[in-house]
Amino acid sequence: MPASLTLIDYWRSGTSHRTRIALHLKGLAFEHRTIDLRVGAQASAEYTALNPQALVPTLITDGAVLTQSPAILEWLEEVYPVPPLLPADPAARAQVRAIAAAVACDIHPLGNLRVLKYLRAEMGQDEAAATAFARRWIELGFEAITKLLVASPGGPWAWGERPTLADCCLVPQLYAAIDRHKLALSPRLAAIYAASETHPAFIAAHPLNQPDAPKG
Ligand SMILES: N[C@@H](CCC(=O)N[C@@H](CS)C(=O)NCC(=O)O)C(=O)O
Repeated sequence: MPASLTLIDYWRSGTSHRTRIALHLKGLAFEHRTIDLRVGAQASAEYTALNPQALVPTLITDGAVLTQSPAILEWLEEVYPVPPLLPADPAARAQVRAIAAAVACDIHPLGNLRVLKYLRAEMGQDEAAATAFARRWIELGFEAITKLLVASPGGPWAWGERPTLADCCLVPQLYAAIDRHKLALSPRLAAIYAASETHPAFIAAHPLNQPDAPKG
């Protein structure tokens, strides 16, 4: 079992947020290093030596540098299986992973900083168009996820009474939708977000509770 964990992240990044949630749900202590995406620190030679994609997060363990938050979440689940972030039944596991992937593969990438920057700088789109683009994929994705959740055993979490990988990915995207885009959530998604607001691991992982978040 690794003796040390160092997370490199940015307070407002959704992929960092989902990784922090999983670390806290597993009750793991970790060293925290932050880099400022607003000033392009992700492109520094020092950081890209660790994460060649110039994206956060990166998790450093004894002997390995892990990138890509879905891979990091799966690694955490394999190495620290208790408490589990996946249900026991294989079909349910696939359904939970599908909800996580609907966020991680189909919503989040289209609203990422570099994508929106490209729309503005290279495709000549103004701020309103770039924002509408990001919102479009959040709204479409949430509509589909709300339908996927009909197969769930119920709340308060995406898949029953305990948080899973689905919630690790969903809650940061819900936060971005509320905070940045002022979007209204379906009752089921709003209930998941409400559950996260009183759970210690989700509170500890919240963007505004990070050392690099703006104060006051
Ligand atoms: N698939 C990657 C995506 C990582 C990612 O897009 N991170 C964003 C922050 S949420 C980032 O570093 N953006 C920097 C940029 O766009 O330059 C993962 O899940 O780790």
